[in-house]
Amino acid sequence: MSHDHDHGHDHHHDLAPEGFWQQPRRLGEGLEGHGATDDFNEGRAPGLLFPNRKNEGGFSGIQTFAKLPVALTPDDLRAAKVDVAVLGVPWDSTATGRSGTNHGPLAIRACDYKGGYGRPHFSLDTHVDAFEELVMADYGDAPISVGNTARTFEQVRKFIGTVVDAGAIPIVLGGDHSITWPSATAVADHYGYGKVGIVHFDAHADTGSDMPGSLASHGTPMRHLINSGAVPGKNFVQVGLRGYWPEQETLDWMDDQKMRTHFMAEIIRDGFDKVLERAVDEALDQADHLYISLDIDVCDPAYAPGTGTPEPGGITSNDILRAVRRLAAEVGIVAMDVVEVSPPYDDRGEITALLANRAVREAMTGIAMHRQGITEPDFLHPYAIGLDADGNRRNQVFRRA
Ligand SMILES: [Mn+2]
Repeated sequence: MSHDHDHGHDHHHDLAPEGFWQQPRRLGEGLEGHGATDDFNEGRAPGLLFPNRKNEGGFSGIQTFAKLPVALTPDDLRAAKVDVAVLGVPWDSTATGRSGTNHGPLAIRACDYKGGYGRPHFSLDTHVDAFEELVMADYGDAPISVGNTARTFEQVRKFIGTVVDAGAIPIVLGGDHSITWPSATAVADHYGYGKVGIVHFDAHADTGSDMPGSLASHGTPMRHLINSGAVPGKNFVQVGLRGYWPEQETLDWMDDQKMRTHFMAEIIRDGFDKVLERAVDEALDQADHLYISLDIDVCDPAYAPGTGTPEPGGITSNDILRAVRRLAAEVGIVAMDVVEVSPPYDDRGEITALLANRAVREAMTGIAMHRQGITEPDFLHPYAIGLDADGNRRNQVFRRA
């Protein structure tokens, strides 16, 4: 570890690798290993591990996401040809408001009640079963070095990089929103800087320059991604911004970067579906590969109270679930994160964790639809909207003669 007092750096910078605190920088420099190891089962053949019995309910047994089998190493992902890998980043040390998002990944897994792996899981909206269509696994959680942001972010970047490199779509459970910096950087490492676009659902822009006194915070990841070149500003579509932050100077910077931003005011004026159409068009128009970054606080605190910086006046559960599925189906995604779920602040019904869980399931459904070629705008199965196979209304009133 080196630090140079001649440059007058504050002593709290000493733990960072050299250059970490200078912008722009690239993550992923100087880290050995990626933390994706199977320490306890050395020598086993790579592939999926099934930690549950078939008849264990979703609410019981060993809690992987949706009772999915487990993969622990990149070799496991490759051997099983995994399409989608769910993984956690249990990190909350860069939150500015309420903390507790380090408990998010486990809560999002554990709140489920839906039945086990190998049972029908098809979506009533679309009649598509992601669990039938895709090979999916729970990849466990990224290595975290508590109190050491720089080291942790290097580890997260590397850990998620191994998933993308193994050909799987990572679905990342946060964690505070700062983890989108290393996560999206890992995806850009694979597909190329400038080749990845982000549709970013959030009450907040997360384009802060330095808060509070630290470059790495859950209010700054999008600026880091833009400054490093991993994800240029023109590749961003933001949806749901509201409240009292950021200030004009940052909004001007965002415009300079050509970010496409949809404030809550636009959603209220024109309706969510209209704005979603615009966002889908912009996502198709931007980069070659789409990453969804979902801050659960884009939803109103009535739907997502368990979060670090809640902002009243947001979108509904139904809005975000449809939006995620439509983007995954119509545009196609290479990665997604769901962040800012803070279980200590969630209500006793686990509203927020359950919403995050279902957002992941909608992403899975959308990914499966995309694979099947179901990419038409706002596809719904006829049965789901009350029609029979011939397009006639299924339910009718039969009056007595
Ligand atoms: Mn937010």
